[in-house]
Amino acid sequence: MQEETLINKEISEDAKTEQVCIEEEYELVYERPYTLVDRHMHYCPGCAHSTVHKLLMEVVQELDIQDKTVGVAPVGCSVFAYDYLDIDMQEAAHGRATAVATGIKRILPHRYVFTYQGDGDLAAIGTAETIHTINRGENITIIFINNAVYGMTSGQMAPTTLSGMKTTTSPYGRDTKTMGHPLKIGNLIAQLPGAFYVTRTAVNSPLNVRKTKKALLNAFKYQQLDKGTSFVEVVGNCPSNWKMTPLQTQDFLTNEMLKVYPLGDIKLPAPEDLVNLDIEEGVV
Ligand SMILES: Cc1ncc(C[n+]2csc(CCOP(=O)(O)OP(=O)(O)O)c2C)c(N)n1
Ligand code: SF4
Ligand SMILES: [Mg+2]
Repeated sequence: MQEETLINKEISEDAKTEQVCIEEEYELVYERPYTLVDRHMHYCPGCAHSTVHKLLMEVVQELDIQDKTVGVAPVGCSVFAYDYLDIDMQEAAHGRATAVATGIKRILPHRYVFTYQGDGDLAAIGTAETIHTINRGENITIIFINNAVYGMTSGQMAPTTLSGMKTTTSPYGRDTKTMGHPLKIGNLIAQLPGAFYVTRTAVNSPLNVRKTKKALLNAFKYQQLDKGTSFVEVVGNCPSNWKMTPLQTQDFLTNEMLKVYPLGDIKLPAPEDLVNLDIEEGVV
């Protein structure tokens, strides 16, 4: 009995030594942002939504604006964003997010207000709200996840669906003659005087993940200037409805999606508007 206790003691001393080694050898390089609720997300494996949620909440944490931020969730796969983002959230009817965000920002002008919307939500049913909100130059940030399909409702064609792309409502591929062309909503709204910052990013590589985070940081900081609307398009993926593995979607995204939706800034603020604002350099 005495011998057993002695062995246990030795093991526990060893474990302690090992623990000290681990603490000394490794540096903590990543932690879940405290602004992201610690729970399982319902997104399919490999879906861009979860990565963008994480980046968004890292931005809110780094800017220290958790109690000053209000998000508007869409209808679409990210309809439950309010379950994951630990900030004030409001749900909007399909397509109406930017109209709801307009009301919130006007009543609470010192809050950081953003919408988070898919392509069906923002570029189909919500086209009018999107254009008019940006044309008014509402001082909000719009985050647009373009995955080229209506993900939540099982992969119908969206305005952003690529030419020739098969979806449940274009089973032979999108025929642009009868179904229209892929809508480059980022380029369209960049023409509006109320658009202050328009950029297109992706989260398909570590480099692009970092660029997306910088774009989101800038888009939030620009609300301090009250000069217009910031719009961050993230070219996403939808493994389930593209009927591909997550890895296959990365190839499709790189080889097909980015040809039609090239990454980069579409409209940048004038340098004189950014005097005294500490912005993130090297976004694209
Ligand atoms: C007024 C209204 N019309 C249609 C629907 C059905 N609906 C729910 S989600 C959705 C499309 C979602 O696609 P998207 O916005 O691209 O988001 P994703 O799921 O791809 O992220 C549609 C048409 C609805 N909920 N409400
Ligand atoms: S259906 Fe598509 S967009 Fe929706 S969670 Fe799954 S992969 Fe993501
Ligand atoms: Mg979509």
